[in-house]
Amino acid sequence: MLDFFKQMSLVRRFEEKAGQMYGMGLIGGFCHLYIGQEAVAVGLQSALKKGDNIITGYRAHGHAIITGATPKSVMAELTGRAAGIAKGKGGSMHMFDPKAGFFGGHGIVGAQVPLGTGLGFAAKYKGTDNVVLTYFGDGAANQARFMKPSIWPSFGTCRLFM
Ligand SMILES: Cc1ncc(C[n+]2csc(CCOP(=O)(O)OP(=O)(O)O)c2C)c(N)n1
Repeated sequence: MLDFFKQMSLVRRFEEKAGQMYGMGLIGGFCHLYIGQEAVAVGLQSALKKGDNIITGYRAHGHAIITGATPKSVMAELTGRAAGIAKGKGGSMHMFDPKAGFFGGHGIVGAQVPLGTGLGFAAKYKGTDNVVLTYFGDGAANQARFMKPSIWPSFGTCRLFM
């Protein structure tokens, strides 16, 4: 429990600093903070095993840190540096580290839903029991990518949790 608390505090402190730097004009583009959602990333990540993947929308800093990125590499990404988790080319919304099981970071609201489903099918076709967590907000739940009922039957053993 103490470790969970440390991870949550790390994300909170990081985001407070990122918000401060954004206000000072040191971070270009958008900057979507993960403040208030720390327990979601920490709790769910703690239930995953090797080979499980996650994917999310643009509110991605916390997930990057919790899947193993150093705060330094996330801050480097925010400030557009080559040492960033996405080589400084993604910025706040497009953190990306597939080796750590983290498939972004997506600026298009709801884009992560079909992509996450595809990752789930990949795990299924490979015959693994790995799972994929697709995170999205209530805004994304109103997108056709999520809503279209005709694709639901083909989900098979892919289960959808909200
Ligand atoms: C396809 C698409 N439509 C609209 C937008 C503009 N947009 C940016 S954030 C946002 C709201 C998303 O809300 P939610 O998914 O609940 O995420 P939250 O910011 O609340 O975490 C919208 C509509 C977008 N980025 N992509």
